[in-house]
Amino acid sequence: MPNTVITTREEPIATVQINRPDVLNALNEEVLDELVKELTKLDDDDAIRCIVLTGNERAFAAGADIKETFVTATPVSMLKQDLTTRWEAIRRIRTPIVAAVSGYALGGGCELAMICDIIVASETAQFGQPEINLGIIPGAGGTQRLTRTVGKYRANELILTGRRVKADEAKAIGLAAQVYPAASWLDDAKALARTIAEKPPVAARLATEAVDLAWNSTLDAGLEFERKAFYLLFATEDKKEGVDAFVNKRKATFKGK
Ligand code: DAK
Repeated sequence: MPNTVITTREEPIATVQINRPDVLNALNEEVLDELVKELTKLDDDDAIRCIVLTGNERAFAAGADIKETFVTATPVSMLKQDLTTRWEAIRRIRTPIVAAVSGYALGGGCELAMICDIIVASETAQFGQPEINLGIIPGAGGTQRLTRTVGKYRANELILTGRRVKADEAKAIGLAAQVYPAASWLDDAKALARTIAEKPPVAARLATEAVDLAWNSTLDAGLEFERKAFYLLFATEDKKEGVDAFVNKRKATFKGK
């Protein structure tokens, strides 16, 4: 059996690829387990400073595996499985994650991309929350994260119709940060990851944590966290290095300390 998740290290970045091409990278338990395992391992590895999460040209992920997961599921079976644990574990990864989306990012696939810190899209990307067509609603954060990203009225339009959004529209509504050519999307996403990997990693982690708080807390609590994180960074060697490099007109080299 081929691995359902393939990790490629190109220090200081790593690429984690969902690999179930026959079912458009539908997310089953095995994929989610593997994703948690691989991402956690990379998050613990100081040599890796940015992660690219991706699928293949045809699909980032077409959502939960409908055939494996939803045909026999009952409320009780889903409650017992504690489905959110793996998604929460992915959300808690602090190494910046770039979701590189080509093809379909639907349902749980779109929700997985939205857990990441940055979404970039190939020209071929299509995002959507089509759960309504199955008689259900998004269940891994779609109603919340999509709404916080694109606003109530557009979120409702997308969630109630199941309409798919192409790359340019995804960028226009703030879902995708960049749209890359179909011929180079993954290389372009890796180049972005390398740029991020050159930055001071402790500052990068605290920055994404602070940005996440803008979603999850009040303005006051977010500002408080930001202020403390800002002060904390003055204790790092990387802050000394960054400021010294600026003053002495040289390129900074950050150590993550
Ligand atoms: N699950 C299982 N198999 C899938 C799949 C999926 N989501 N999407 C595609 N496939 C399979 C197809 O069945 C087909 O398999 P074979 O028939 O060849 O065996 C193969 O992939 C190729 O698909 P198509 O032949 O359909 O390809 P097309 O290009 O014609 O269409 C499509 C592509 C993406 C438009 C279409 O496949 C499609 O509509 N797929 C379903 C998309 C969808 O509805 N996704 C949302 C699923 S619900 C939660 C966590 C997660 C979730 C909920 C809760 N908790 C933590 C509580 C997530 C929910 C969802 O994602």
